[in-house]
Amino acid sequence: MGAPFSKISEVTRFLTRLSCDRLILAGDIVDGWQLKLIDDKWTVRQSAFFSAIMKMKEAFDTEVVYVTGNHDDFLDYITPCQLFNISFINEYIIEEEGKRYVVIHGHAFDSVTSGFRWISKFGDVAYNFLLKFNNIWNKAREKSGKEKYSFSKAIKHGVKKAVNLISGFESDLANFAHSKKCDGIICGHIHHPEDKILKNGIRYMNCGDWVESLTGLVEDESGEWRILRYSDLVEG
Ligand SMILES: [Mn+2]
Repeated sequence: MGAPFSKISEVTRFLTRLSCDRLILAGDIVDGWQLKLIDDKWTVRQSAFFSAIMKMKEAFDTEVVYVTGNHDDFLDYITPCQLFNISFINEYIIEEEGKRYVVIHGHAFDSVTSGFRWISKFGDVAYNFLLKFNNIWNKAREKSGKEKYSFSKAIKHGVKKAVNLISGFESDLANFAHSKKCDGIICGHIHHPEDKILKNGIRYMNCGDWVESLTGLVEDESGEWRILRYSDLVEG
């Protein structure tokens, strides 16, 4: 919320199609940096997102956990706490079906965002600029009957790959999960949905984002985890 290219209507629709015992929001839900930068107004769509969560709580008695990220780090002043019957926390442990998973946003293991916050902020401005440029570019491509191109996705994938190489993001996360005696780690932050096994047999799951990938992670009754796409649930 607050980021100019977030797919807020899509995530709201996604949530209204789901029923779950527990909903974990893995950080960067409210973009405090963008809200500060562009002085965005609280819109009807943003209210609809929160009311979808509240309806879920009422209808299914869903437990809601909000794990803070780097864009909503203004919440770090108050975490851990309970507000509106939602737990705000930096790190959350899931224990289900004999498995332990630690949920964090992941920014603490990204040396670019945790070590050099101003570089990251610059990256954020650049990212939004690229998305804007990509929209204009695609309008022109559409007119000439060409397929849409995700410029920012290509660049971001490249940049994040570099970040991975430099900081060993995933391997640090695996070490962290291991130190927490967990079987796996669940995070977000790098905008790339993933489900794979890392060293020490640690399962690494990334929920992706609601800017481009439009994905979430779901655990079914038997404890099986998978990536669920907006297109699977809403259009499929
Ligand atoms: Mn983040």
